[in-house]
Amino acid sequence: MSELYSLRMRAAQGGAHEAGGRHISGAEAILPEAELKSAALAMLERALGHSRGKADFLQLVVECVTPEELQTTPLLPVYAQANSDIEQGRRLALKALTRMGVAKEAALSGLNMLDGLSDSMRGAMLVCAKTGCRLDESGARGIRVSRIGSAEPAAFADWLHQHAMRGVHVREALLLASKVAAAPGMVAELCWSDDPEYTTGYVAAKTGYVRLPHLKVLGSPVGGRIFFVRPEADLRALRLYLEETAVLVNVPEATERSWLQHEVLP
Ligand code: PML
Ligand code: MG
Repeated sequence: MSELYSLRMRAAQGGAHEAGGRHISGAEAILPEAELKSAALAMLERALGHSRGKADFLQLVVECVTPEELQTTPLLPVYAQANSDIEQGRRLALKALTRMGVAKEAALSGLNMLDGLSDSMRGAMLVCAKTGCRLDESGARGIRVSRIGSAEPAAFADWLHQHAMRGVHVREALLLASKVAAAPGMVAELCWSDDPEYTTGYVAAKTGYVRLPHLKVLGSPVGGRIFFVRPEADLRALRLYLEETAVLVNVPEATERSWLQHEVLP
């Protein structure tokens, strides 16, 4: 395998995030040197023309990833769950989270935390899957999942195309959720986008990634991620894995390619 690089972008308005700037956009990739320039340019363009607003702080970080530090994980099975409005979408999200092992009170607390944000965070909140209490101490920054890529980008693009999943949101979210689901102490994830035009969100765990087309109001710039974790989880190890460990996601074998299923939560 040729040398791989982690490419990370973050953009904010009103200064850097750590100086109080408002989060505009972020992106992650792991890719060979030959693809670095075009990927960096695409991230730059994305940050500068973002629907959340005009960025005045933009950072691109490129780091070499050694083969020894690289881990792999399988792409999660994907389920498409239809829903007609946000109320139904959130009810189904609650149901999915409880099936995935999150206590009902904790799932409700997580839904309320995401719904109650006044603006988006750069990263995710860690919430106890039993009590619903926030566990991380990262405040408005949250835990940013970094260093994620696809092990076979062409096969992954092909897989997405076969399953009619288009666009950067679902592509990146699937990779991220696959890394997150494999984290030590992780129970489940809840997410809806902070991009005003994107209303599809998801609930994910090792058992699968459940897409819900209406999880937030069209036009809302408020979204984010909640990671529900076991009460006894080692938060330091979890944070290290999420932020620092480089993970490549494997696409399913050709024979498994039709595993997308519908209507999983009747
Ligand atoms: C984001 O914008 O960061 C979240 C994207 C969620 C994608 C959900 C999907 O389409 O499956
Ligand atoms: Mg966004």
